[in-house]
Amino acid sequence: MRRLDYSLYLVTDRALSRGRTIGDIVKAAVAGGVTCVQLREKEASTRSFIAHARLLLAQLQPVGIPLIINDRLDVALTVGADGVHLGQQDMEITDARRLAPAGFIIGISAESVEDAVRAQDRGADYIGISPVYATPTKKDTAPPLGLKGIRRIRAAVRLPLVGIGGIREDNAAAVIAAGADGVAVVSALVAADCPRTAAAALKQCITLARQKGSSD
Ligand code: TZP
Ligand code: MG
Repeated sequence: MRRLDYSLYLVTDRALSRGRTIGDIVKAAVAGGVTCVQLREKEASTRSFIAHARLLLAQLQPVGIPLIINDRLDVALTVGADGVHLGQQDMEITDARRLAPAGFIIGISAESVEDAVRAQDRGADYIGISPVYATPTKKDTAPPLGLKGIRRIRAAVRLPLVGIGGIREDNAAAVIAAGADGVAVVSALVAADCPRTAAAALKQCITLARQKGSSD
């Protein structure tokens, strides 16, 4: 199983980008320490989703940062992205796995311990714990799982865990301390005045929380 560095995982959102291009935000955030990028396009047509994905892949491949596509396996396979991220209502992992090449990453959003265990049993590569905290960025979330939810999922599965939802500089360390391998953020980077500085600050919190965890 291919294992990515999920420590600081940027999820894009065009509507929150304050007029800046996704490419510019990603470039700055990667310079600040982002380790993985997910292209999330809720409004785009299939054709423009593919065009955006191709552009982003061309930007990320030379710098060795993986690109994951939200929801759409067809888009991910078409452009040759590193993986896809699927929600509980999206394609089943086992179906996606049948269509995907070897080494392709499949991430699953888990809204409960049961979701996480099922995702692991069916061959997911990582789990997004969704949401950790309440967030205005996504309207249709399950109730927040909180740090307690992260601890319970950590105890139940061995897959890499990425917390998402309401994570910022002031709570990222707690998410790592509770057992997540990384944090996924939208607004804390995409809507930041300076995505590079914001990424560097988040990365610092994550690195320190990791070091503390391994010395405890
Ligand atoms: N999935 C669960 S919460 C969420 C997604 C895409 C949005 C997280 O956005 P933010 O701005 O980091 O709270
Ligand atoms: Mg989805």
